[in-house]
Amino acid sequence: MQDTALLIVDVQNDFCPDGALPVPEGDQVVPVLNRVAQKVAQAGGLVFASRDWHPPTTRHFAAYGGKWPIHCVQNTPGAQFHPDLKLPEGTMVISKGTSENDDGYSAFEGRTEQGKTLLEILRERGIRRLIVGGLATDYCVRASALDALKHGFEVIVLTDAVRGVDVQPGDSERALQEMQAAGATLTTSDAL
Ligand code: VGL
Ligand code: ZN
Repeated sequence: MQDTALLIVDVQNDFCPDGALPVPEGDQVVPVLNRVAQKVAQAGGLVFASRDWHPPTTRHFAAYGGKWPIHCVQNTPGAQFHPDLKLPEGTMVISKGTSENDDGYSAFEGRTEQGKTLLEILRERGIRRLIVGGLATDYCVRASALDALKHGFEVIVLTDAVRGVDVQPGDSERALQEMQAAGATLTTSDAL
């Protein structure tokens, strides 16, 4: 597992039921990702947790010309990770969507508190394989997985650890097929 990392995408309150941009069943990824994160960490793999981390006014929000209700505003309760999400010690948090001018869907657009990009850390650590789960299948999971493939990583998407927004019915299913067509492996967490 030294060459493998887990990327937990945006498991934040606003994307869970009762949140500002609820993903249906979004909270159901939590126990699955807790198990996978523990397994990966125990085997010596790195764990990353990305978070949508928007300024209060951004063109990402419908109020300012974008597509979405206001969600995951920096330092608000809605932007916190789900309270039951158990991130192993040493988990690296990647904040994304921090600009007022872009959506920031991909974790590869984000940075750690120290200002490093996900790509820099993956390369420094010699990671070759990325396991991906989280929210939402049809936006940030999709964008992050496709970017990882573009950068030459092996990508495994955990179908039982993702849920989608489905603005249009079938968006999540199409996103999974797109990731697979681009080279990702789709599997369930028990097959890891
Ligand atoms: C996301 C919509 C808006 C995501 C973020 O995390 O998938 N979706 N902002
Ligand atoms: Zn967002």
